[in-house]
This record gives sequence, C-alpha cells and structure tokens, in this order.
Amino acid sequence: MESADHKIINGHKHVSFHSETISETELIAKSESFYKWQDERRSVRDFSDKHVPKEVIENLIKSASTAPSGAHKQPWTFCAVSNAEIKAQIRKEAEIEEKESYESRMSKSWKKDLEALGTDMNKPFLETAPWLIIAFKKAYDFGENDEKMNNYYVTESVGIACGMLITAIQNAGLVTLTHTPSPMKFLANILDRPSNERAYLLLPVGYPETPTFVPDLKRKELDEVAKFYE
Ligand code: IYR
Repeated sequence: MESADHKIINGHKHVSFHSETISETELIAKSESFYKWQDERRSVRDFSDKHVPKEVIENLIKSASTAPSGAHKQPWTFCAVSNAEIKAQIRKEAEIEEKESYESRMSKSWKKDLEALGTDMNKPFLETAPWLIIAFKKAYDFGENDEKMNNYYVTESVGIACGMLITAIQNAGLVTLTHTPSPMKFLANILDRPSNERAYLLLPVGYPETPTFVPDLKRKELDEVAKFYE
C-alpha cells in the first residue's frame, strides 16, 4: 500500500518528512543567533551542589539519543549517577588514575599545554556536581539469543551523541565538562556494565559554583577552521 504520507523501500516503511522552508534572511538570522549562543558555552570545572531534577537529566539523555548513528543502531548507554556513594567511589578511582597520569603517563609538553586550563589531578566536581553522566559505547549488541550483533561507526556515533548532549545541557541552562580519566575501565566496573560496553566520556552536570572563573580562551577564526570551495 502506497500513499502520499509514506512509501515502502526494501519492504520497510518510509514516512514523509517535512521541514519548513524559511526565507534566506531568517536562515541567516537563526544561524547567527545559534552560533552566538553556542559561543557562550564554556567548560566549567567548579560545580555547585544545587539540585537538578531527574526529569531534566532524562530529557538531556533523550535529546542525545536522537543523534544519528551507524545503521541507526544507537550504540550507547548513558549512565546517570546522583548517588553520593557511587560518585565518591568514581572520584576516588578517577583521582588514582589522574595522579598516575599527571605524575608519569603524560608528557612534559602535554602538561605544558594544559597549564593555561589550570587542570590537575584533583577532581572534586565528581562529588560536587549533582549528576554525573557517563557515556558508554557499545562495541556490539546482544541479540535475543545472546548472539553478538554488529554496531557500526561506534566511536563516531557516540561522539556525535555526546556533542548533542553537551548542547542540550547548555540549552537547559546548566554546565558541564568533558572529563576523560584515562584509562576509564574503572567506570564499567563501578557501574557494573556488561562486557560489550566501554566507557567513552564522563560529563558532570549541574550549575557553576559562584563565582566561577574559566580560562580566557580565544576560539579560532573561521578562516582557520574552514575552507570554502565555491
Ligand atoms: N584527563 C586529565 C588531563 C586532561 C587532558 C586534556 I587533552 C584536557 O583537555 C584536560 C585535562 C584531566 O582531566 O585532568
């Protein structure tokens, strides 16, 4: 059965998609205001412990999970932690890894590059922030009979979903930080994740502490990040 609102491709239903065409003036205005708003986003390392409702976190994760993914497999699990004991355990184990990284694993030039950001091995935000969202990538999935099911472009897909999560967090009026303790294996152990999941990124979510200071960073100019072929 074919009708104007859907068609069948390879035996699968495709529904009609409509996106409103606006004027070029509106296009320019919308794209510019979105850019200006995104340009206000800053990674914040000092969090307030102010409560954030669980429903907000659910909506943020639902937004991230709208991301495009290889063969629409959505190869991710977002673990949201507000439990104080679990946050304390995550902080303790992250700081053990970070201490090792700062003291022996990271090169001199790497640490020099980080000087401007003011990072160190101490990660109090892992306990202070009301929520930690840990993104896990699913290397593969399990089918109905526990057989392995392929996922595709897993790293890219989860990276895109995390980018959208960061934007959703900003849109909600909250702040975050892309934290990647390395190695991150301890997160799968603490959160008891199945064998197909690997920790990808940890995002503390909440309000900034007041006052909060962030590095006086400058972003690259358009001509440093883009080349046009017209
Ligand atoms: N993971 C460490 C080090 C670190 C690395 C990079 I690259 C940064 O942009 C920031 C920090 C830490 O979280 O301190």
